[in-house]
Amino acid sequence: MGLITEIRDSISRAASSLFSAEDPKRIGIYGPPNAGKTTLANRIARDWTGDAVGPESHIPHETRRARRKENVEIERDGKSVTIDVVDTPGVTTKVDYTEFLEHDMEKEDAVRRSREATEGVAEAMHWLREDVDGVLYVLDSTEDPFTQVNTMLVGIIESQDLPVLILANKTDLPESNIRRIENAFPQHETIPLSALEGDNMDEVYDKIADYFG
Ligand SMILES: Nc1nc2c(ncn2[C@@H]2O[C@H](COP(=O)(O)OP(=O)(O)O)[C@@H](O)[C@H]2O)c(=O)[nH]1
Ligand SMILES: [Mg+2]
Repeated sequence: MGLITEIRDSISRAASSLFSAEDPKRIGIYGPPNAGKTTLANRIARDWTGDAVGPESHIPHETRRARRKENVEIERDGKSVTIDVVDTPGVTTKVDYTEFLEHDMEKEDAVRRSREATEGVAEAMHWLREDVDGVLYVLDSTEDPFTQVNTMLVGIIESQDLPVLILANKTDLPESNIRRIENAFPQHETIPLSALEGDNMDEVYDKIADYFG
């Protein structure tokens, strides 16, 4: 074998072992608006890297484009999983600019925001088909989980054979009902948490390592 061939082969072996061992999993955070996706993405990013992904907001559709925090290394029992946390806009059947007007916005700004939100939803759906290795599906456990959007999205996730964890968020609120979510998606594991208060995050990280590591 010539020297050039030998060098080329050893470089390509080194490169492929580097990439196959360390390639981070891309974990998408999906769910309806206001479920607490950005709050969760920020908590994961802060717990493991020290900085946040984006702003949390009581205004629906504040996350209008997907946001990504790369190379978040989560350590569990001496093993580490590296993930890219992708915070997506909430998926809904209706993005209406009048929703934004309710939040004291000028009409022009409201129309622009609703257009961006619609594009953001399309982008998030595209990523679900092409670009994520696993899904954290976040629900507000004070709300009814039996909605068209949840059924449709979880159905798409299943049809892509993506590993998914259902996160029942906002357990700090008195109206929180975890059982209702477990009943809606009995085929998946449901983990209760409060992303805001940081309750039960240890179990969330254990399961992330289990499912996506
Ligand atoms: N009580 C409570 N509120 C939460 C929790 N997680 C998020 N929120 C609130 O719910 C609202 C929407 O949160 P955000 O993360 O922006 O939701 P997103 O639209 O899914 O990204 C904000 O006012 C958050 O402070 C939680 O665990 N408990
Ligand atoms: Mg958000």
